[in-house]
Amino acid sequence: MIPKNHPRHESLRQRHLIEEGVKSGIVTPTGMIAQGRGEAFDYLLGEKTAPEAILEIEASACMLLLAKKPVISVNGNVTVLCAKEIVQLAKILGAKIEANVFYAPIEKRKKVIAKEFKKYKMEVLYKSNATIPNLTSDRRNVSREGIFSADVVLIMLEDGDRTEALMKFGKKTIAIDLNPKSRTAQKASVTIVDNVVRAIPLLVQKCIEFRKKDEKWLKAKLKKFKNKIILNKILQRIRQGGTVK
Ligand code: PTJ
Repeated sequence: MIPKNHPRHESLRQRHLIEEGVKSGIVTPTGMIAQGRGEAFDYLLGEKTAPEAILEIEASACMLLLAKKPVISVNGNVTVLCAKEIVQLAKILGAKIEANVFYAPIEKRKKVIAKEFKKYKMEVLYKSNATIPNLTSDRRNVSREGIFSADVVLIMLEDGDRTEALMKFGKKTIAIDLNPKSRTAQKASVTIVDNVVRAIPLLVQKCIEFRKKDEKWLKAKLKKFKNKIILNKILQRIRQGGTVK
């Protein structure tokens, strides 16, 4: 019998949420593959937040608190894994949340995602009336008052070319991705290599802590952060099975 506080219970809980999400139409069946990819990386990190991820989360909190129009982009997996915590983050930041998914049926799934967030009394943008340039997938279709006009976009659980297109379009991006080598992780302004279920509550905590700081402090802290260097450190940690000092 696995003890209650064992990480296995946590991964089984996440699997269950993803499976139920597929049944309710929030998660695409491919979301189960994404979950498996994430789990593999999480094992290698010892299923806990690495010290490098704390630095990444702190830099992200600074960037989000400095943003004029932060937007949190949500897909199927993220919705079932941590909608409640995402709502907390959005409220602290005064950020908009927008549904943006890769797999069909796009419009239907975005609507179901928005409905799920209604359980937490949060309106989510899901109608698209603008386009991100230099992007061919359906992810290019966004809301004008959301991702299209954001200055900082938080992207979770996505290995694709949207981050690069958003950066070319002048946005700053924050990615949460357990794979430091994914296209999204490699291209983002700040990459948090951690499980969303751990990273979002920590980001909420850091935003609460840092919102007392002034702009100068936030800018100075963000300036010190070097994404590529930290990404390489966490990659080294993964290669050594989570044990690097
Ligand atoms: O809802 P949709 O249609 O947008 O589809 C969502 C998926 C997740 C299928 C899609 O956006 C996707 O891009 O999936 P990928 O290509 O498998 O990329 C997902 C990335 O997230 C991979 O690099 C995984 O390692 C990582 N990942 C998986 N689970 C977690 C995670 N990162 C953080 N926390 C997790 N729980």
